[in-house]
Amino acid sequence: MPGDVLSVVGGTRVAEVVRRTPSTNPARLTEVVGTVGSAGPEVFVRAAEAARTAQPAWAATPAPQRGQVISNVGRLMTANKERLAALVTQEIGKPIAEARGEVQEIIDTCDFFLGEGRRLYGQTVPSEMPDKQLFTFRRPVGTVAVITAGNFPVAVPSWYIVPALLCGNTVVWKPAEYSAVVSDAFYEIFAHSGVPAGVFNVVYADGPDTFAGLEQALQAGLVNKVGFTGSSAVGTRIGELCGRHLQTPCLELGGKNPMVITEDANLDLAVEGALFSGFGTAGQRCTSLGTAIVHQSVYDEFLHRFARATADASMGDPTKDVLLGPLLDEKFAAGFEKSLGWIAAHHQVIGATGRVTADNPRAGFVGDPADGLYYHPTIVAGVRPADELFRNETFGPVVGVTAYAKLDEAIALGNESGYGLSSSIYTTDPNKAFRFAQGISAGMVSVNNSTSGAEAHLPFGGNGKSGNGSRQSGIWVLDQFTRWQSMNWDYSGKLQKAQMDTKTV
Ligand code: UN1
Repeated sequence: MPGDVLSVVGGTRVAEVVRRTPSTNPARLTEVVGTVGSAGPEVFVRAAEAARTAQPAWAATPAPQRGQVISNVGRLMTANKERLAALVTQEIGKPIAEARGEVQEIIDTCDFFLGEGRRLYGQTVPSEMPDKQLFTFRRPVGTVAVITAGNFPVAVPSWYIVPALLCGNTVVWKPAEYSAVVSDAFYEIFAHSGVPAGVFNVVYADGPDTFAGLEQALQAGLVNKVGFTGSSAVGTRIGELCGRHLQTPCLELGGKNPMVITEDANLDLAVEGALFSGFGTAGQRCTSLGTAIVHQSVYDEFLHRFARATADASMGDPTKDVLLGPLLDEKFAAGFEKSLGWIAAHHQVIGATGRVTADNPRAGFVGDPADGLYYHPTIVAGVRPADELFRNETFGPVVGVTAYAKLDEAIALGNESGYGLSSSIYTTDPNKAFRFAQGISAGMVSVNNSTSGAEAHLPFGGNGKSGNGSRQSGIWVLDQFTRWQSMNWDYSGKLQKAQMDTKTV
């Protein structure tokens, strides 16, 4: 069918598909944005073979030249920023201002890594023996499989793909099927930037077919590194699969990100931060606020102001200036309904405040599904550690609020869920900020700022159920996509042996 979004292997579109699925606009479910032709596992394997074949020549291309290609990508992303942002909004319902920010995140990533092409530093190290020198080199890992979610359909993929390519690796990318149209536009920009055929391959496939293809490719030794952004459940399976092949994947998983609001916090700022972290992107970031943990002396006041701000929050057409649009896709709406079911069963909705009050019990879906997947932003007051809502990621616009008496207790509550991605503290007391940062298990800490919205050149990643400690972004991601090689070079003209008595002093 003309117009299908198809996988690309070795620079060629793959016509064999196992299924065609329409990708719809979540703000208007009747509007089909495009149709994705999903491939079976054998296409994934073929893509990995193409990547393997193309890798040596790409790795032999001087790194500054690879950096030039990344510079081209950044320039074309800039030229296409409005078009790509509009597609993000159309296909996943992200408000347009955030969609522009998402494309900007790609451009920032390219800006950072184009220069790395002229660095990729190794080291010189003194030897314990005379007339001998030691060196280290960063070598590419080889072929990289990148599997990403659709909530950041282009920015998060760029965090993997840009540094992986810069370091001399080749890539097989498996985007989310429900964001295939914008993923395809993103791919085309790379294809027009001088990335050779086979260096960057794309496979559209569902979860089971991706697993099957990945397993075969790992078994055949065609994949050397896996990067995955998505749920903790799927990340655990990917980790198990990679472990069987002695590989350490780069895993960026879910979060139940806490925000502590101390007794001395600027409450206006804290409310603004909670509103954006909790309900921006309709709560569908891995860094979205999960639970606000508020000092008991300001709890009522915070809740009151947060509820008022939430009631006033703008929700609707994501092409307009709104705080939140619809959920990404029907599959997420179904997941979110489960959380709402839990709220209804455990808090009789009266415990829920914000748009949802005793007088206005509107937790849940807004209007007619044909009008889009809109859900009221919901605050649930008085969540406790045993509650499902406290422990598990909801990936939708719901924020739990709970009270604490001592900072140590707030930190313990913040660590309770077992996730450890992002966190935030609102305080005017620097001692509390540092004590919080030291005690919280999260990979990322904000002080007087949102849990979400990390800048693209700081290490990004989490601990516990949020990941395996790998970090993306900035120079730190180079350790994911290169491996250290050491060299010792002896110019003494004799066989010198390490750990033998060669010391001269
Ligand atoms: C994600 O939801 O997977 O820090 C990533 C943030 C964004 C990235 C979120 N820059 O919120």
